[in-house]
Amino acid sequence: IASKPIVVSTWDSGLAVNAEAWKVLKKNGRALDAVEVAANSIEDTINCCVGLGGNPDRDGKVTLDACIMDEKANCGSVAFLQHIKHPISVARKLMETTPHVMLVGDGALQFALANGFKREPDKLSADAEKTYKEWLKKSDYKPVINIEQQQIKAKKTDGGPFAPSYFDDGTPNHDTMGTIALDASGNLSGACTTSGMAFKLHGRVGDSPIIGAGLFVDNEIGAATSSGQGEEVIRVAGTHLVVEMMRLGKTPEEACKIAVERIVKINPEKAKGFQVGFIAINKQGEYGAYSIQHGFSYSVTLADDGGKVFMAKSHF
Ligand code: SD4
Repeated sequence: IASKPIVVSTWDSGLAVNAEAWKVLKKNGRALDAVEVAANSIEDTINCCVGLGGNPDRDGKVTLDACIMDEKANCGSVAFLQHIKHPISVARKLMETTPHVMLVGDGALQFALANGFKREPDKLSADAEKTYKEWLKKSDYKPVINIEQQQIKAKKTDGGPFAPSYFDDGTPNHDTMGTIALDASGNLSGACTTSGMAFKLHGRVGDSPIIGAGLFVDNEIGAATSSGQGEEVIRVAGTHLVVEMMRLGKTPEEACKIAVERIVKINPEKAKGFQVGFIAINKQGEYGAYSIQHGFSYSVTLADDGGKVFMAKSHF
């Protein structure tokens, strides 16, 4: 189905995020504004994987990665940023007010503070604290394939819509938040925001703030974003690959599948042990997704009906 405007986000939690974007899109607002408010809305909530309430690195510090890209190939990115609630808005500020694309660590923090962002206290959310203490008992680093697979038992049909799934405490299934949108004027933008892999090495940066890996937008062709094991996405410049495949005429789902297969081909045995999922939209407003493992859900909103959650088809 081709539709305009449209907003697509990773995971079940993308439904609530899309609803924020939709408020902008339905008033003929700009896709860039839509994806920023979408990202902000989840950065404001306490959850495992996005914003200051997310899981910390192995030293107990929450370090955030985010990037944003608009219809003119303007882009902004922050990585390894601490103490700031809305990394996506720092990324946008950087994009719109400086000649640079990417700031990291203390430099990104200084830039944020100089631009009126508030320094938040260095305190883990109650959920993150509990998870971290549990992790410290063994301190081994094993990527979790899908948070969903471990904690939610719901029946889903690959490729089809299903009811959103929820954790025991009622929060929707999710992980890194990637949001891509096509607005009523036909312009594309995207945003990606995360606290990264839980218990990563201090200073580790994933795919999410890297233009062409965690997010890519080409206003002539389409947009894509990813979630999962960031190192594997970086290795193939994942979202750039997805957009280039759409340029060659592939549908969004076919393009995501090709990127997934490219990753799997590098080491098919190893690929059984991690998850990567891509979502994409094209200039016509068609959407699609594909993942390595079963369990990658995504949310699509293209009308005033609250949107739908779909399960991506998967390689394994
Ligand atoms: C990262 N891609 O930091 C992010 C994490 C993620 O599902 O999406 N996990 O590598």
